[in-house]
Amino acid sequence: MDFILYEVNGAVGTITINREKALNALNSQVLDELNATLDAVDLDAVRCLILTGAGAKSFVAGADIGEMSTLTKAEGEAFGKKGNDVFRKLETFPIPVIAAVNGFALGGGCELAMSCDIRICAENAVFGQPEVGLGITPGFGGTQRLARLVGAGMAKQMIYTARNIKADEALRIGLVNAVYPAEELLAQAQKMAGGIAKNAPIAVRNCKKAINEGLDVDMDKAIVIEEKLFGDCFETEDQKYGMAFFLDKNKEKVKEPFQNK
Ligand code: DAK
Repeated sequence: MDFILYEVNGAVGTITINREKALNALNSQVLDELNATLDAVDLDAVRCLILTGAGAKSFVAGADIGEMSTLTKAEGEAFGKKGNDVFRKLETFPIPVIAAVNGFALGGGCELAMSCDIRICAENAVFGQPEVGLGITPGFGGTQRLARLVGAGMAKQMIYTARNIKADEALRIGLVNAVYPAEELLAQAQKMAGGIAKNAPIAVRNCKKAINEGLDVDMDKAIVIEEKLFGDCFETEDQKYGMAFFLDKNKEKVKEPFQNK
């Protein structure tokens, strides 16, 4: 791998896009390597992922404008498919993914962060969809995910004006869940991921599926999806243990880690 670092710390995996010279811009190779990294995550051992960018300046400054500038229509379509496939893989990845946004998250970078389950950012983070200034529309799901996250009115304003917003505004409109001093960002991401990793993995996965799939359908269908995934947790070792532990009156007992079974 030239442009992706992957490190596992306990039950938390951290993927770092490592193309600092180009502010971690996404070219085809970065997208291929990110795809391969996700395929290689050991889902028996890892229960939460963190996605971040290398260096202090940028999460991802967008799709690689140099590479895109010479694409034919067919190549543009293939590049778009490559990006959309990997972003969708991330969005539907069985375990939660936290984007730790450490600087610029522009265009494809903002879209990448929005494909993650949760976004937290550093005080220097900048978000935006500058595509219309380049003569294109957001192409990695930006028109869809931004509207779902912050509402159609705010998404339209950001996309039509191509104006970047800073961390405090991203927090105010709900694009990120929390803002931290840059030097604390990864530790905070690790802390949140560690907290998620301690909970029953099958239940956490089913929550992700229920929220994602439920948001795509009407409420009657969504409730059926939830019922199915709720029922699916029963008879698992973790459900039996989690409930038995609660009911056990011996307060001296220490809770064992969940088994993912
Ligand atoms: N692509 C390629 N290189 C980039 C880049 C990018 N997006 N962003 C930065 N770089 C490179 C710069 O060219 C520069 O390289 P050198 O000149 O050193 O070789 C290096 O990173 C440092 O950048 P700057 O010198 O510009 O640094 P500054 O601090 O002055 O400015 C900046 C930082 C982030 C404000 C600025 O670099 C900038 O505005 N970057 C471009 C941001 C942007 O417009 N991003 C959106 C790209 S459009 C599609 C699907 C999706 C997409 C497209 C198609 N299909 C479905 C087909 C997505 C599109 C986008 O993401």
